Amino acid sequence: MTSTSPHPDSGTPQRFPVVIVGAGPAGLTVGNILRAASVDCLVLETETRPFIEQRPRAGVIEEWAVRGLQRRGLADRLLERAQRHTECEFRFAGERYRFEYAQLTGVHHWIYPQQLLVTDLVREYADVRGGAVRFGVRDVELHDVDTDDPSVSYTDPETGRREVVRCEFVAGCDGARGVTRNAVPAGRAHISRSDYGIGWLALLAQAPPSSDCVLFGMHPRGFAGHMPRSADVTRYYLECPPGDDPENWSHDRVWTELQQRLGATGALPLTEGRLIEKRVLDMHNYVVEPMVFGRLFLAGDAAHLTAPIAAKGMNLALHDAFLLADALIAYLTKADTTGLDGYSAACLGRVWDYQEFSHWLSEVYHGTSSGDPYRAGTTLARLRRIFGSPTAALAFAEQYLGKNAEY
Ligand code: RFL
Repeated sequence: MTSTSPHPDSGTPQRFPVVIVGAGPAGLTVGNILRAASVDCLVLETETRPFIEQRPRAGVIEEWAVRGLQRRGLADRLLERAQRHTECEFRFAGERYRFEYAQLTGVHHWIYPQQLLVTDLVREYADVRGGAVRFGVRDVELHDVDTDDPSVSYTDPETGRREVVRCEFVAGCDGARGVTRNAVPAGRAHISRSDYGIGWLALLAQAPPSSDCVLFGMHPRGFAGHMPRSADVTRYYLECPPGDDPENWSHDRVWTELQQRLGATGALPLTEGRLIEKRVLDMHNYVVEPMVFGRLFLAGDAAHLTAPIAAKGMNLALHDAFLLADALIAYLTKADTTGLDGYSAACLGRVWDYQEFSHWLSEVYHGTSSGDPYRAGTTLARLRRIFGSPTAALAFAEQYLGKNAEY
């Protein structure tokens, strides 16, 4: 929400050059890079620190993104603990097809649960680089972001008082359900949306991975995915109707469907375990263009959502964060406006490329179960092309890894 004339209950407003709304991968990365350049900033987060340090979501991080974190001193623990993945496996028509993407491209994926990355980034920001952060804030509002004197107000969870922070810039990093996107008036940005019309039951199982790599099962009963997360936790996905109730999915039903949809000649049965997370995600995307309104710069899921079909959302959040932090530093320390002027266009190149890939891959995952024999036929053709043509395989691998250097 945006409005003018905030009234602090606590007297003098606070002042920071940059206010970052949201302590997810995007916001914390921006904060860390700013602090390393001695630019002061304040992170505002609605949840508590223990909550964000335990919230499981992503796991697949692209190699360029890890290199970007590493260059900024933010990947030490990740590089100690993350798993390196070089292959994935497609299972369809009862057979297994290994896809050795690192051998084709020299590039690999890292597997590192998002909550561990967030834990590392909070620790570095707040405990090492001395960054300011307020957890548990309520009713965040942006004011005057289309002027040179923007501010952000919020309710302090301990005192219940309304606080105001004056700033030069607001980084809107508050994810898909945040408030900063709504501060852009209709007519000042265009929001493109696309809805796949399908749901995924996203599961976390207290069970070791059943393969050394990611598995994609294309089955007439629906898509199924297997994503190793750690030695004893595995993420699984099951295609389901959008809006389905997770309670419709008992332990037995989940494992029966997973065993069926991921079953293939020569494959061992999956190792079953207790389901520790079970939620239905409706698969949809949006993109806000431009990602800027006045002094408000959107980053990550606040600016664009990619359904987790191609495991791209956190990678895009990190890409935005690198560009935004560098641009803010250039402006605040050298009055160089180039980065800020080009920020939205520089982010959107990668965003649209990943959106397109996500659409393409969605058809591969869901065509077989669509009930439409035409779509099932073209899905199979796409899969056979990847495994029959080295050129098609390389093109697929590059998109899967986000390897295009020209974004
Ligand atoms: P986040 O992580 O949602 O962080 C936003 C933060 O803002 C807070 N917040 C507010 N703070 C202040 N004021 C407000 N009004 C606020 N409203 C919200 C929130 O509490 C939160 O702490 O956004 P960010 O930083 O843009 O990061 C985006 C990623 O989290 C997201 O794209 C990924 O999780 C997507 N995703 C994946 N991405 C990948 O790159 N690789 C993957 O393997 C992958 N797997 C996934 C995923 C997302 C999933 N779900 C749950 C949608 C798997 C799943 C199941």
